[in-house]
Amino acid sequence: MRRSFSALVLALLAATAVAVPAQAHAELKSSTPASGAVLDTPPRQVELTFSDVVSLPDGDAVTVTGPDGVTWPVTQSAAVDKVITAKFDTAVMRAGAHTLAWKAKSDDGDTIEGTFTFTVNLAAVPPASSASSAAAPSSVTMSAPVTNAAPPASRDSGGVPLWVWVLAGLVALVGAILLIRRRSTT
Ligand SMILES: [Cu+2]
Repeated sequence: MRRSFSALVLALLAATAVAVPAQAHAELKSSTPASGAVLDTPPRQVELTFSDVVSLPDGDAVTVTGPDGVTWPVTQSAAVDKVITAKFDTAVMRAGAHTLAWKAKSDDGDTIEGTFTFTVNLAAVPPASSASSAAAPSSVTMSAPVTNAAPPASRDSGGVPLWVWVLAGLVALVGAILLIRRRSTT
């Protein structure tokens, strides 16, 4: 009696162990950019990694909507194994919070979807002309984040004004001249 009961339990456990992975949908495991990320560079590509094999859904797999409500145009999207990749034309990008909506077809045929947000820093926004966006950031665009990022205290402690050094140098020079004169007169 006892034996047949434990055999039954074992059989049930084996059945659920087989059944659970078959029923589970793929889940979003990680992404680039990550949920809640604050980005300094324009994310021209979004990568979503799922727990299981996925394929592209009907319609866009990834939709990124900016703070002004403008959706980034998708230039390319692909599903390979457990990863969905989407590339964007980020020319319309604005600084601020963005909503990323994703959609994927799970290998069991169901469509899974979700949303998360990430933030694009002001410094990451490329200048209006597309010509300079590929090149290294100009000194003008770099100067803005520096003043933003640096704590106000560093400005006081770090920089001694030039005139202080000049004055100190003059005082030392005059002192030296006076010393030499005094020596030569006595
Ligand atoms: Cu399913």
